[in-house]
Amino acid sequence: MNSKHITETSKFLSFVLRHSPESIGLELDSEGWASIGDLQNGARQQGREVDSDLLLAVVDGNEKKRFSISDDGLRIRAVQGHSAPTVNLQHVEKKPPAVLYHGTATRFMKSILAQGLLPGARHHVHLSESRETAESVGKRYGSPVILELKADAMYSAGIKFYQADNGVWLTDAVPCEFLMEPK
Ligand code: HQG
Repeated sequence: MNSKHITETSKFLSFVLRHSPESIGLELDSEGWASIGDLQNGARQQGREVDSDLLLAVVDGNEKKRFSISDDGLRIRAVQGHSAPTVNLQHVEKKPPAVLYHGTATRFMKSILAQGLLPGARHHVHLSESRETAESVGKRYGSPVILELKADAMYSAGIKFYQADNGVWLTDAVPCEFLMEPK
């Protein structure tokens, strides 16, 4: 089991546990949980062996803590980032810090300044407490822009925030008026 194998399995898990469980005949409940046995069987049918050691290496070794395993050890889920329509994860509502960051790419800015931040295919807009995290998120799509959000003003206006188990902040959308000009 090398790091390349772990990364590749992590990408596979992100795909099936967030976006396309049906691609391996898997069902997610509304909280995003899948049976580990069913996941292993579905993967095996595609010639992919995901044994328990590999699964644990992916879950524990993941730098972003993307996945969690249930207390009874029988189920697994992605903690955020879903687009699968059957999932409606009930994240805990929480008061955000005064400022949150969102990393995006320069080419999206015109549309963002016109429409605010929208969740796209995922269920939420993803935000972070650190500028550095936002920068690495933005870099995935090209030349990055880091947006500062007036999270305290949004919260005072009644907009809800949630924090996933891995610390990622989530909200439904960010209207333009709460976006601060990139510095
Ligand atoms: C952009 C990764 C045009 C938005 C990361 C983003 C994150 C708009 C893209 C997590 C827009 C959606 C999520 C608008 C937003 N017009 N573009 N009005 N509003 N956008 O991948 O936040 O590695 O769904 O800026 O680390 O980039 O997968 O969201 O560029 O935490 O665990 O539309 O995914 O985590 O892209 O990334 P995404 P994201 P993982």
